Amino acid sequence: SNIVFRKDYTAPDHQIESIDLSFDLIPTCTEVTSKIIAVPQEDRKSDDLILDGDDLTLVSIKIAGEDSFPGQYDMRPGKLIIHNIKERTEIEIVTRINPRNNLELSGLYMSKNNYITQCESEGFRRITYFPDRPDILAKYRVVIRAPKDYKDLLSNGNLVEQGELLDGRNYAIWEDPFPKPSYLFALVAGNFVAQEQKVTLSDGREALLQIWTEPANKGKTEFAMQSLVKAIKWDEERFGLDLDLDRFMIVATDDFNFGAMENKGLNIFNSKYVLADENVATDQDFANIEAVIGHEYFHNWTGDRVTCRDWFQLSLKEGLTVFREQEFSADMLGDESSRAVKRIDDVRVLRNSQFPEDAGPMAHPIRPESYRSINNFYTTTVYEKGAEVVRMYQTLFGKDGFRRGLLEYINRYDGTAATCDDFLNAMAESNYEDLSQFELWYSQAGTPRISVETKWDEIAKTFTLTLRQNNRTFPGKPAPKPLMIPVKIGILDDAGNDIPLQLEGEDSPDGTSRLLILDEAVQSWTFRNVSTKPLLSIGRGFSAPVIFNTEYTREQLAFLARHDSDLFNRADAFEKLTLQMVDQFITDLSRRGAQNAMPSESYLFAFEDILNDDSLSPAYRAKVLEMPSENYIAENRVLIEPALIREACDLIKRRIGQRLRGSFEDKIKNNQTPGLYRPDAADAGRRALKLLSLSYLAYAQDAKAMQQVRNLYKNANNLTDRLGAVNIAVQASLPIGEELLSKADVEWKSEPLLNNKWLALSTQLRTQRGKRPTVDLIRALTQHPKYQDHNPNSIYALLGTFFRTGGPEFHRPDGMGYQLWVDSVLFVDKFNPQVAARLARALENWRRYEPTLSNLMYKALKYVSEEKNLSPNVREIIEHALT
Ligand code: B3K
Ligand code: ZN
Repeated sequence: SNIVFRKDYTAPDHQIESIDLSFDLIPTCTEVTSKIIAVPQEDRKSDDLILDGDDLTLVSIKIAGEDSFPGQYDMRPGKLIIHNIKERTEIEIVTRINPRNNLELSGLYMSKNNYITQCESEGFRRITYFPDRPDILAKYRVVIRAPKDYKDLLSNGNLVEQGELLDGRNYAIWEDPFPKPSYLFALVAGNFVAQEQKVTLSDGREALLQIWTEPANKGKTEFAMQSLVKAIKWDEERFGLDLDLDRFMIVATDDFNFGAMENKGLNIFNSKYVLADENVATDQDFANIEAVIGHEYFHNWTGDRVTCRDWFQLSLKEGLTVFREQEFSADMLGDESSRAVKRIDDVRVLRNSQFPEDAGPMAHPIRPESYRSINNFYTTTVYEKGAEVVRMYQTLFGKDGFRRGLLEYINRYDGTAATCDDFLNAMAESNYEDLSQFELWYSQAGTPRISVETKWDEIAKTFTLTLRQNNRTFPGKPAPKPLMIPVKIGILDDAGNDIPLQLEGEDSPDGTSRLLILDEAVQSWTFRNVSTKPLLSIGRGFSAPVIFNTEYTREQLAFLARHDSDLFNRADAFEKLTLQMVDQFITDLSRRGAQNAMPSESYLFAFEDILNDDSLSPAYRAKVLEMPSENYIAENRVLIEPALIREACDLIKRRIGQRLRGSFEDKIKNNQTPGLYRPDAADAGRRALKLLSLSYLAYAQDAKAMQQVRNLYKNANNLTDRLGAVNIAVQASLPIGEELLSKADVEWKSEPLLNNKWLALSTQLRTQRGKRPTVDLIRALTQHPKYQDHNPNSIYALLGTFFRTGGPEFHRPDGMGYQLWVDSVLFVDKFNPQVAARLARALENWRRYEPTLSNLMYKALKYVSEEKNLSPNVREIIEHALT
């Protein structure tokens, strides 16, 4: 397979006006008839109509109503080329496909006995021959015929007709009023139950909402439905964007490659982002469901009504829609401190997974320049960094300016396929701003690093801030240029209050937070009337996706952690303080053993101060005081030593648990959530603070805490607590860890969502001296009845989690972890390359590990690269990792 370059884009020579599809559904031999109207474009370069096809059996072609003859078309690998299309022509193509054998889960496949489609990015070509590119928008009419035990036959748009055929089979006919690219096509057939609700839209129209699930899952869709209603209202209020359909459907399936898919009017979801009740979903799952339901719904405007010209523009719809989703979730939380929790969470995802991507071999701009397999580019860079770039427009122009720009963009491009430049121009022009430099965010990869220098002149009472930006250089690429970076700052006085800010040249102070625009390599700002010793708070609210290299002392960080009026920066200061301490522990541990290492008194003081500060919400305190993940710590170190990181973290948690016992006990007592389970932010926050406290005490091997963990598992009325208890027990290596895991094995039965939670929990078991290595357990679990070896959720829960978070249990000096990785990647690649490629990414940052490990990782990568039949997906990942 070839590499595709953004610069090679050319507009299509033919458009497709409409497509009539008809399906005769049979598991191993489904017949698909596609009648398209092809329309040659004025400025075309060729009369050849180029159709894509993958894994199809061609039965017949008719051109303009006549059977075709040799010479009228040609077959090339992956293509069907029909010659001489010089005028509007009807072409009818019959193909056969095998949904039962489709384990790639791309195109039309089966989930148990239900038929499901997934077409983004290039799945439609696995259904029929078609120009499978997003800049071809056609009107769809779909006929589905299926055996009579298939009751529910769904596709995009409006149901025109349904009934029974003469032979007893069922049929349904659907018409989508909106032209769409092929990647938004969907078909579902099976037996479901639907939860239904009617909503009145802002213009008075009524729309029918349906959530379809397997009958056993009836009763788990209430929360998803509420989330959908909220999302519809939010988009009306915040952006004036209404649902444009009479019917909006969501279908849940257990077999799905990723989270969910925004097919026009017929969203298809991984069941873990739809189904919830207190026994199968945690607080985090509930929050995720609200977010993903929102995300897919918001795509209706940003993705479906305005789509992408080509796949290089993916961030146009994904970055924008992630941003919309983040704003939606934050608005649902309401109060300041909950919003800060959401922001901290989103930034953690970015720093945990996007920063390493941007610093590693897979680094790419949010608008990539080339790819081999587009499926490898549904990355945290395109999604999460993309969302940060969109957020910066709002930071620059304010909420109103952003809304104006977004609506201008939608007005200009409604019903068409657009580019990132189109979006930028709509934003720039509707806010009368020149954004030509801002454009670099789309073309430069790497996380900018900004060094920060401050100078206070006590006599002149001036405070000077100098920022210097440093961007990653890539061999063979032009030298990076300075980006346009919005930097929100504040200055604290020695009592911790914000100083009114007055720049040189200003007559009077204006506000206590300021947005500075850094758009040169080096820039300085001088503030006046700074009469007490100032302390800078920089990048408030994470105003840009950059790293600030600040040189705060411990005391300054502790001061910011206590006083910064910006809740995001408070958390950030505390996190920096913790990271510094972890570094210190790692050094101490590697030099003289563990006995003496102890967190500083000032750290413990700052910790306890936040823990007991009732003016902060429990959710916020839990978020701030949670130890950074081992991966995050790793990301902040020059050389990654997983065993040392683990040892340091465990020891720190033990020490904190020992020292702050009383405060933790108090938090456990005062954050109970008696009565009916409610997944709202307030209760979820209390549970989080309680579990956090219990966890620190468990690390201290506190006898009472162990009993509490056991009781919590037994008496909890919700999964958050139950799962939290097992998690604490295994992570803190409590003696009851294995016992709770096997209890859960028995008690959480016959429920795929719980099976996957249990598999993921098992990966957290710590390998103890003289006991069976966790890696052996994981390998054994691939034969466990809870593990479905072709199901993506199973694979991610067990192998994905282990490779990503396994720490020293995965990164073993005997290479057993990497052996499991090799075997898994090769096994999965045989049937599902998209999922295999995601697993494959676990080793890409091998160069950063201690030499013993990185040598083994290199060998593992090399071994996989020598496999001849590797999919292009996995090959692309491995080759990037090795170059
Ligand atoms: N657009 C889909 C993702 C498709 C992934 C294809 N490999 C879901 C989403 O981002 O909303
Ligand atoms: Zn999306």
